Amino acid sequence: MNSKKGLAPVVVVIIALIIVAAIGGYFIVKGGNSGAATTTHNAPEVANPPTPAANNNPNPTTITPAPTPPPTIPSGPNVKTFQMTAKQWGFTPSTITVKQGDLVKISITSLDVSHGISIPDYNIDREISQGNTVIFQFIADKKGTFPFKCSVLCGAGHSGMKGQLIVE
Ligand SMILES: [Cu+2]
Repeated sequence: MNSKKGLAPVVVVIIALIIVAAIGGYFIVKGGNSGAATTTHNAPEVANPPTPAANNNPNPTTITPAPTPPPTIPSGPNVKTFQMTAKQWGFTPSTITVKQGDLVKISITSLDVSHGISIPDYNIDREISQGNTVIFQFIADKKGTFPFKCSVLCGAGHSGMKGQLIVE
């Protein structure tokens, strides 16, 4: 008898605890899920490092155009070029006129037999073999009129095969 009277309130208390535990567990589980959901939503938003855009800027700015040097004007002597021919018995042209200090370039071609061109005052004596072309150059550093002549015996008119170099 004593045990039955004592059991009834204990059972009621146990049932009440179970109900409280069930309700409390429901709210604990619900609150736990909501709390976990908010933390997982916040975490990926924070972890966004937007750094790759910074690497694109230095590349275009580091391309520097190569400096173009200013054009240099050569300050050497003026060049005077002459195309001459030699044939029995004369030079064409037979008179060459330049300025003092000019660099004189002469290309002379023999149109028939072998000839020569000698300018003694400029220590020049070149042979032009038959049908060939000889190119030579010198600085006209002396003013005056300087005769030149054929220096290879080339026939009956050889002694009259002459010209002149005029340096003004
Ligand atoms: Cu000659």
